Amino acid sequence: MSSRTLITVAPTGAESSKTDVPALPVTLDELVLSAKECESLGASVIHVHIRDADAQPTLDLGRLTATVAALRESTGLIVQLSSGGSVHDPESSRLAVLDAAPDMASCTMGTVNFGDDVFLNRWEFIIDLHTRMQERGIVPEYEIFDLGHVWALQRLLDKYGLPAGGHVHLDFVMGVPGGMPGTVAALAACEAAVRDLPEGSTFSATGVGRFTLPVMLASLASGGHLRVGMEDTLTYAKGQPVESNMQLVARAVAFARLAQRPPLSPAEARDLLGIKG
Ligand code: KMH
Ligand code: ZN
Repeated sequence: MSSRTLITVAPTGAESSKTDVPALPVTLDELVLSAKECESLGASVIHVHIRDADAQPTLDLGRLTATVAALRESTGLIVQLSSGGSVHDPESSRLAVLDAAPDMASCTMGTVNFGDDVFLNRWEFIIDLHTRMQERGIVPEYEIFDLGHVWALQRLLDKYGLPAGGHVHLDFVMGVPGGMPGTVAALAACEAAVRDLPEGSTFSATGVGRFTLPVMLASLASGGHLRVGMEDTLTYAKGQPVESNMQLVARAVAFARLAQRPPLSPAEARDLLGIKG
C-alpha cells in the first residue's frame, strides 16, 4: 500500500452548465485561481476540461494551449488534459488535444453508456491515443468506467507496450449511469484486476454524485489514490451544494491525512507517474 496519496482535482468537466452550477470554473481566470488554491491544499494533478466564451465545452486547440501555459505559469500542478471531451466531440478533435503538449492526457479504455448518451471509445481510437502519447512523451491516465476496461488495458499494454514514462496509472470513474457502480465490491474487483497489470501500476478512484464518499473511503482503504472535483460531484452533503473545488480537495486531504496517507507534492507525484521535467 502506498504510504502517500496522489490527489487529482477535476474542477470543471463537460457535463454541467454554468447556469445550473454558478461555482463551476469555466473561464481561464477562474480555472487558474481554482488550480492555485487546490494546489495549496494538497492537489498535485489537475484534470482539465475547458469551455468557450459561452461557457460551452470545447476542444479548441488555441484555448487548450493557452490553458496549459497558464496553469504551468501559475502552478506546479501536473497538467492532464481530457482527451475524452464531451460525448459529442469527434475523434479527430480528441486526438488533437495532444498537440497542446500537456504533461498527461486521459485515455478511456472502452465505450460506455453515459446517462442517455454513449461515450464512444473504439479500440482503434484507443490504440491511436496510446501510441501518439508514447511518441510525444505524454503520460496517460487510463480512465476505467467498467471492469472490462482494465482487461482492455492489459491487452493494449501487451500489444503496444508501456506508456511514456514506463509507469501505468489508472483512474476508476465509478457511478456513471451505464458504467460500474461506486461500491466497495466494484472497486475491489477493479483493484484485483490491476494486480494483473505491470508491477507497480497504481490507481485513483472517483465516485460520481452520491458515490463520492464511499468510493473515496474505499480507495484510501485499498491503497488507491483520489480524484475529486466538480466534474464528478456537485453536492457536498444532502441538500448542500458544493461551494467550490477547494471544498472538495480540502475534504479529500483531510480523509487522506486521517488514513495516515498524506498528499504527495506535485514533484513527488511526477516521480510516481514517470513524468519528466
Ligand atoms: N466527459 C466525458 C464524456 C475524460 O475526461 O477523459 C468523458 C470524460 C473522460 O470526462
Ligand atoms: Zn474528464
